[in-house]
Amino acid sequence: MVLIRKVIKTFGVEYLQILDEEGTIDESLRPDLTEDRIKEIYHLMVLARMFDEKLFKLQRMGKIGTYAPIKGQEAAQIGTAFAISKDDWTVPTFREFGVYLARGADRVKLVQVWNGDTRAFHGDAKNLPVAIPVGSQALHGVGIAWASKMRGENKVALTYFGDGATSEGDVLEAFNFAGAFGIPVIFVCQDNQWAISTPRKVQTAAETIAQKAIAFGFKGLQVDGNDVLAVYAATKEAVERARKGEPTLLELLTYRMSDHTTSDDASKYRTEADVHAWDSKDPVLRLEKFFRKQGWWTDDYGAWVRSECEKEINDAVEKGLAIPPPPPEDMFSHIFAEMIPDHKRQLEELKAELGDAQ
Ligand SMILES: Cc1ncc(C[n+]2csc(CCOP(=O)(O)OP(=O)(O)O)c2C)c(N)n1
Ligand SMILES: [Mg+2]
Repeated sequence: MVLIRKVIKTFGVEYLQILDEEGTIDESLRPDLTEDRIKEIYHLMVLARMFDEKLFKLQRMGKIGTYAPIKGQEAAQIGTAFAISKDDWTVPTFREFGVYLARGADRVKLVQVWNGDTRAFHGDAKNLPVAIPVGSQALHGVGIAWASKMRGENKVALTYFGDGATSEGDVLEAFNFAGAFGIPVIFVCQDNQWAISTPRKVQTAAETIAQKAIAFGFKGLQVDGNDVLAVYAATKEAVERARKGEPTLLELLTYRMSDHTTSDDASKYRTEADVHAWDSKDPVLRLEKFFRKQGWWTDDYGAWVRSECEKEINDAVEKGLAIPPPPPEDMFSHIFAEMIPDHKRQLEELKAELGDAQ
């Protein structure tokens, strides 16, 4: 018998950055976007940054419920959502406030939702409500994209999750199904270095998350997730592949600059220095540096964008917080198409308890 030992296949993982930390562009990689379109992206990123700050403060004032901040992840969220068409799908988690903004979701309804009133999610046909169970929505994204493929609609689904979610079986099952069945799905992993208090380096022994796609037979790409032009370009390419029935895993390297949620205190498990190390990579600042280099920036323009965003936010907050909360029994209304006996019994108990308070 002849023993053979040889390399039968080697793999590599690409990394994409188009704008460096100084806002200098690699012209050879510049995506096909006009000045106006890039300014639209910038406007959305500033809106996301300011809205995020506002919601955080509203929670601290006791005016809204738990909120998961997106500070630092604006490029990852706006850049991906901006690269798909309005008929495509997004399947977000609890940390995708910026995705909803970029998808044009009604701002008043967003405040209503983050105030705990999920009725405001109903009727949005292309953007799913937030998924709280970590990783579950990767399967939903695959299912939606599969249905779209079977119907011959040619739509793609972007399903979002974090670095922590890649340790969930659901995500790996979703990868396998997507690869095996040629599903037009894009897996968007915002690798923000933390899963609550678990750092990325102990989440997986794999050097990159992108490489996990290789095992399932499709492309995985690591992208500077704080560079909105790279995120946009990588998503556009992924959309082209998806329309041909090839999934993609995008690992967007970024950093969660704030607490996990308003119920968390990140200073208990990471230092100020850890966080500040990412200050110079800030996605909003980076775009401003790019604008200066392009000669697109004036202080008046910057002030105008901020004041427009402020008006939009204040208007949404005022109207959203004024909406009366749903009746308590609404919590039973949208779990199953038909109410199960256990829920019927609980509903009766709730009504009896509330009595005249209703
Ligand atoms: C199935 C499941 N397990 C645990 C939790 C509690 N939990 C909420 S968020 C989170 C960490 C998620 O980390 P990552 O996937 O990196 O997303 P990020 O919060 O960083 O956006 C955990 C463990 C949950 N919601 N669902
Ligand atoms: Mg994370």
